[in-house]
Amino acid sequence: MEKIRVLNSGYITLKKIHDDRDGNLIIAEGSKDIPFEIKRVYYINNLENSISVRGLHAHKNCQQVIFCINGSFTLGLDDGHQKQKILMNKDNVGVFLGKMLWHTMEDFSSGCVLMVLASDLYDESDYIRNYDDFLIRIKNGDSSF
Ligand code: T46
Repeated sequence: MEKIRVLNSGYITLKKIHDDRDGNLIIAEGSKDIPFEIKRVYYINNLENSISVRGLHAHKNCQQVIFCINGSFTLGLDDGHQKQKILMNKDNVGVFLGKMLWHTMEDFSSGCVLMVLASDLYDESDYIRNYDDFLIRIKNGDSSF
């Protein structure tokens, strides 16, 4: 696994139980494995267009952990100074998306399923969807780290 160099991010590895029965059981406990109380869970599936790009925003306050629970995709991270691309292909290894971290999801494999655990309820005013606006906020020290 490539070391995560961008600020306000990092891997989160969940316990995976594989016993003598079929399948894996993977556990995420809020405020324990996940560094916040989980207020929202959403998942993204039916990714049929491998050239589509999702994300393309940062959050002012909401913190999240993103998982690829089936298949693979590429996660792009940008803290306003450094950029990094991470291959997401392990069902029990997520990436912490801290505040003010521009992120993209692309190169979806067939059958790819993303799951995201979030610290806050959905609030469109928490999104920064304009990249120039994001860079200005970072320059002005609005990094919330
Ligand atoms: C993120 C990345 C990883 C809601 O109404 N409620 C929700 O909880 C969410 C997540 C989205 N929406 C609406 C807002 C938009 O009208 O669903 C539509 C698509 O959302 P968006 O374009 O932000 O989707 P993605 O895949 O680009 O980003 C999503 C999350 O929205 C975002 O917070 O960090 O996954």
